[in-house]
Amino acid sequence: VDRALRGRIDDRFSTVHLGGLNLDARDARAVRRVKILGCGTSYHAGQIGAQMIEELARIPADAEPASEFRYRNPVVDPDTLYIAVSQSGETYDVLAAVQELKRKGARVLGLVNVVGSAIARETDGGIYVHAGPEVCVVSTKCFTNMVVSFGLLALHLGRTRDLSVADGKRIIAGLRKLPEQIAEILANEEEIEKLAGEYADAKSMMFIGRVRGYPVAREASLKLKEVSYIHAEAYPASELKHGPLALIEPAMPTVAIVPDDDLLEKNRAALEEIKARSGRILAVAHQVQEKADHTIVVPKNEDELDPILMGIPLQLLAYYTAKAMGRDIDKPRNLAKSVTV
Ligand code: F1P
Repeated sequence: VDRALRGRIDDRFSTVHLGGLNLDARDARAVRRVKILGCGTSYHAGQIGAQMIEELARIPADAEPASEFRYRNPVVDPDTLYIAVSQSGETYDVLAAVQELKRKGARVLGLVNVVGSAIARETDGGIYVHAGPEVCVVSTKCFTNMVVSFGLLALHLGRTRDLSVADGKRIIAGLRKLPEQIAEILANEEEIEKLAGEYADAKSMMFIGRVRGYPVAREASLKLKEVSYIHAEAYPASELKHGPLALIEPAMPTVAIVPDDDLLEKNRAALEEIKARSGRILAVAHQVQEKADHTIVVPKNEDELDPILMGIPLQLLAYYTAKAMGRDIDKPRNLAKSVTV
C-alpha cells in the first residue's frame, strides 16, 4: 500500500498523480458511465472500484466478469470508460475483452500490476497498481492495492467534475493512515490463526456483507476456496432471507462483514437471524459483536476504505485455515498464476 500511495498524492489534498492514465480533464468530464472488467480477485476489486466511482465521482459504474463479456455481443458505448483489471496483465479472458472493446472503438484503460504486460500494452492508458510481485498463485496484496488505486481514480474523476473537495481531503487523509492500520491488523495474526483453527472443521462456509462489504465477502470466500478447498458461498446480507437462510445450521458457519456505518443495525439484525438458526458467526467489525461467536476487530477509517481493512484479516483467515489443513498454500491445486488460455 505504501508503494501504491507513494508519489501519487501531493500536498494539495486531493491532487493525484496518475501518470499513465492518458485521460485529460475534458475526456474525464465526458465520461457518462464506467464499466470495469476483470476475473476472480481482480473482478472483486473492480466491484469495489465501481462503488467508489459512483460514491466519489457520481458516475454510474459497474463491474462484470471479463471471462464471458465477449460471448454476449456486448453493446459498446462511446461515452463509457472501460477499465480492464488484472494482476498479471496476461489473463486471456481479460485480454480478449479488451480486444473486443478495441475492435468496437471503445476507450479502454488498464489497472494492472505487471509493468509492460499484454493488457498494459493493449490498453489506451491506465494505472500500475505497484503491488510488487505476487509470488504465490492467489492474488492478495494486489487486491488491496487495486482498491487503493480505484480510490485514487474515483477521486481524480470526481475532481475533474469539481466534486467532492471535502471527500477528497477526507479520503486522502484516510489513505495515508492505511499503512499503519494494516500493520496493526498484521500484528494480530496470532489471534486470526487461532480463529482459523476453530473454523477449519467446516465443510462449507457462508460469507455475507452489505453494499461495499459484499465484494469483500465474495473475495474472502474466493480466497478460502482457492487455498483451503472448503466450499464457500457469498451473498449480500439482504439476500439471505431470499433463500440462502435455508442453509444455515451449526455445520455452516457464517463470516459476516459488520462495519460501524449507517447499516450497522441492519447487519446486526442479520446476525440475529443466523443465531436464531443456530449458525456460528465470525464477525469482522469495528467493535465486538454481541451476537457473534467471535469478532475480529479492525481499525476504523473512512467508510469507503472499509473493504481494505476488512479484507486483509479474511485473507489471513483463508491462509491460516489452509495451513491448519496442511494445504499447499502457494500452489493450490488446479490453479495457475495467470490463466492465459
Ligand atoms: C485473475 C485470477 C486471480 C486468481 C487466480 C486466477 O488473475 O482470477 O484473481 O487468484 O490466480 O487468476 P489476474 O488477471 O488478476 O492476473
